[in-house]
Amino acid sequence: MREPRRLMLSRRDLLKAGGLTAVAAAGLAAGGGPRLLRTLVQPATVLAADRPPDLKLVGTDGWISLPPTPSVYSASLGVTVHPDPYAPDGKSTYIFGFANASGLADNVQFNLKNKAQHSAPLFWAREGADFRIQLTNVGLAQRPDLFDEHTVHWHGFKNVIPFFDGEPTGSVSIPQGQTFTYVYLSHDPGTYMFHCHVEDTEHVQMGMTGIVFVRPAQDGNTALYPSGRYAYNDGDGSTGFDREFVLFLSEVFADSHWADAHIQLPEWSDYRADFSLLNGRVYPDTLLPNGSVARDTSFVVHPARDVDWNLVPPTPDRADLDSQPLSALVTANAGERVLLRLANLGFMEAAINLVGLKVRVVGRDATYMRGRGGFSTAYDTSTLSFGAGESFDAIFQAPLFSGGSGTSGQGYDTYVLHNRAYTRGDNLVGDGGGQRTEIRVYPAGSLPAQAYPNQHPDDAA
Ligand SMILES: [Cu+2]
Repeated sequence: MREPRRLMLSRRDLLKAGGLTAVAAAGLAAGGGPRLLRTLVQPATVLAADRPPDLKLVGTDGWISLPPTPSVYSASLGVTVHPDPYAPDGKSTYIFGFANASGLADNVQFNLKNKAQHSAPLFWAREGADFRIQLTNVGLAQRPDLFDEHTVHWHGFKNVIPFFDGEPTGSVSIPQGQTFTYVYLSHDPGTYMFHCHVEDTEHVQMGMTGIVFVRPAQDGNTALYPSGRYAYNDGDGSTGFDREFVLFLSEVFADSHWADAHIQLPEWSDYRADFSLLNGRVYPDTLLPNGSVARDTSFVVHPARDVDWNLVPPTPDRADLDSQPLSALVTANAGERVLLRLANLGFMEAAINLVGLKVRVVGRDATYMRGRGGFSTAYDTSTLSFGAGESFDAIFQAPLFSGGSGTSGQGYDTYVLHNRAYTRGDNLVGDGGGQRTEIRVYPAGSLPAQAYPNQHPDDAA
């Protein structure tokens, strides 16, 4: 106890003696002064600027729907942890998560308590843009005894200052009832992910995770590729695409979700991926349309909600999926180029396999595949192997239409995209329940131009 106290006193003495001024003066004399001062004042200056955030998020809790069978028994907790008997309305699983509060007044967004979605709201920024996210911690409906803070950590963002990094031991985190605005100047195009970094083993597993991507400055140049849409500033059109789909990999360890709902602690060394998810859903729910999304060019708009503040479910008969709004179905016309933006914030390695298709990996971890000498390091593969926290930008050209798959006359060819591990591609529930989706290829000219990422042919108008 004695040593720290003496240290504190000596620091106070230093300040009393004008030590800070002396340090600043020394910095100025060394030519580093203005830079030092600018670093110190930047957050306050930025926050003082009168401009609304681009995206308003709340951190809270909620419930999602996963297949009820088979049930999951936890040996360490000594109970059946899935499906959770506390779950409302045909749902199964307790989550922590984010919800999109854009367009809501600051006091109104507290109605989104218990309305978290999984995965988190998708958003994107353009290279060079000043992008701002306002995060409000509205608390946990199921656990009023917890006072957990939340943050937004933009995973892999290269130029963030610690103030906006969201890593809570080195910077600020947001207590319940409080609001904070994160500011990003996006320099590097590519696909990233974001998550809450508070007690992150728990908050990431519980669902505070999603995808964010940065569009390149080259966008709009129709001379290199007709659509004018690119993954990177390639200079030659090689990353041009007609459609883009985000596919976010996450996992549910049923013990931890049950334990958080029931005021218990899970045994983390028992970790299992009981469920492996794509965009917060499991197959065949991955094929269903989007739930509430903005019907313009951005998801970063207040999404439609009903009178109880629930999101609109993907189809009327699946009200249980209202908190899992993002479709994972990939669709294209024959001959079109499709960009897949994939990221993994599960805790396990994953090998995502495209059956009968090859993709060209043009970016990894938001880094364009080009070597120092300018040569391309892009490569073709049918299997993408991820560690946790890694991302891929991969492009394929939709093959020629071959007459529709099977005998059902659906009007499209079907290719499967799945986790190559059998136990995770279907979660051991036979024909349903895993990290799996489809790529559907239609005859040329069938689908209209894509209006927003992950657009589904059956999305509500
Ligand atoms: Cu959190």
